[in-house]
Amino acid sequence: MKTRKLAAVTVCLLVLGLAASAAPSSGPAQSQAPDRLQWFREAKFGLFIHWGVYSMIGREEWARQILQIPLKEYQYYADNFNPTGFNPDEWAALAKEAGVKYVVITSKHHDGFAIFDSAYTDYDVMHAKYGKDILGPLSASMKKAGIPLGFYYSIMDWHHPDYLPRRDWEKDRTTKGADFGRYMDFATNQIKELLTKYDPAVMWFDGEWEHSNEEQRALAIGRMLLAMKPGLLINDRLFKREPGYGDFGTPENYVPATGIRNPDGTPRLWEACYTMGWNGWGYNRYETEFHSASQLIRQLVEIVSKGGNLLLNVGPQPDGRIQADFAARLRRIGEWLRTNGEAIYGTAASPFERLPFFGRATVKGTTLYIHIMGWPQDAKIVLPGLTNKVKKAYLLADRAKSLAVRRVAKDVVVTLPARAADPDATVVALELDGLPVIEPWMVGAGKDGRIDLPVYLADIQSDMGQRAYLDYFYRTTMLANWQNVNDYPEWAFTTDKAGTYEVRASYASMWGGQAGYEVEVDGQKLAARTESSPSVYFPATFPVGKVSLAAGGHALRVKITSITNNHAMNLEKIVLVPAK
Ligand code: H79
Repeated sequence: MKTRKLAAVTVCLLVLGLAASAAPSSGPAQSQAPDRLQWFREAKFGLFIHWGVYSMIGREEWARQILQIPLKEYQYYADNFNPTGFNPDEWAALAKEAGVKYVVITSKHHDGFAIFDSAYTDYDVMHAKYGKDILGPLSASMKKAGIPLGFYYSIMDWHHPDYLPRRDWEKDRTTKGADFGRYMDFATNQIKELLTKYDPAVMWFDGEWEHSNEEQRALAIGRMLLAMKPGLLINDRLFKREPGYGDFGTPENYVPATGIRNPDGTPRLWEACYTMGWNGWGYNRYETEFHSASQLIRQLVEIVSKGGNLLLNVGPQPDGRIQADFAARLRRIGEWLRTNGEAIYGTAASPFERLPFFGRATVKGTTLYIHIMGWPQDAKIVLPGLTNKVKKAYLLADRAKSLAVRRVAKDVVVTLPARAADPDATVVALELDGLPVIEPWMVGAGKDGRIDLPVYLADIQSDMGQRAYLDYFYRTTMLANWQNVNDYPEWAFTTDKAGTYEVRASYASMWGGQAGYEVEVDGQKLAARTESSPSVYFPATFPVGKVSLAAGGHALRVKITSITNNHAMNLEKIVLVPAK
């Protein structure tokens, strides 16, 4: 165990590209430029493409498993894959229009079918009806467009006779004579082949959870890849997502509430991959509801403000075309980026721990960008603890017009136009006198002793399958779309003296729905059920119970204990009122 970790750490350094600066090491690290990760760090927005023979079935990329399709029957799709509408130049043009800075496509998903010309198997696109390579022409088109292309590669392989284990429902395939080591020889050959034939910028591994790092030869493969291409980036899943391993972390369908750090505390490069819809990554002909473009733009802002990249997924149709729902969203994001891209590309995470309005910050050198999602009714924003002098402030949508800025004690107040330039996110640029220096600001009691905890001050915690997001309801911001019981808001705040507080929750309940929820602070738990509010759009305030708090720092969470009507509630805020 110990030696394994040590060995892994060595390669981890190589893969992280730290070796060049951290140790006078030999091997692949020597040829690595220290800024190997730079382009990826600056890219911020990539396009994920899940496409393969499963697209023909139209029930996402896990179709073979979900529908328990015997391999013999699945062969029909492998034989008949014929995407006559595949036009790599069109994909590249759409990627450009969307403003993505890289693309990652499934070279081989869990079903084992290679959409490239593989010398090591007949289970590839050359042996399908289409009979032509996909990744070659796609690489050429992306190269022409100047967009780095990466390859997803699934280690799990439901087709290869040497891959074990079989699916538990798969009774028609023997495991006799199967040899996982031989499978890894095959996989290694294919991975090498992808590099030599197509020269990808990123290798994005997945399907790694059925075997150990040793069995999957993670370290050897990592070393081999970097020796072949020192500039290559490798995701953390080759190393079973262990913290700090690989070039970047890969949160799947959730945003880590406060970004990701390495075990040593340094910020970690990460990329959240996200589906546009709810049910999977490959084409789903039954899915008709998707995140709105507005939500996706805000998701991009959210992720970038936390130091990550967004890898936004599309699942093209079996004929090779990208459905209008996806294309339209990508184009709208691209349109937003043409005005506001300066506040996304090449920026770093927000220097503020939190902002007292529904907005997020990014920063590039001495320019601070404030992305405002819910337009304040009083057309003002307060930037708490910003000590810098602001030389100039303006909207990226209207650079010629300066905005009034004044200092109020420790804060900077910016006066905005009456209306948002873009209701999805309007960006204010602030040119500072130097790098931003922010004094920490903590949520505390107002003059009357009340403590207001609006959702925009919370960290939204989640795991895979995050559904809840902040949304602006014309006059107020609420945590909406709260469908996943694992999503919860968490606030940090301080009290300057001990006392008892009445806890009140302001929310809009779902039509007719009664959800169970729990307010938890300093180990005290108050259980409640949602009561009827005027509508799902208008919150009302309800008593929850009492808590007693010592002086000092506190963490308060609201968790869902049951959902009766699909969504739990739209939560506006928690209020703590000193008890009489
Ligand atoms: O490639 C995409 C997914 O196919 C893959 N990773 C992303 C990038 C992935 N592998 N596993 N998972 C995601 C999570 C597993 C989900 C499952 Fe299920 C739950 C598999 C079986 C039950 C969801 C429901 C998928 C199929 C049925």
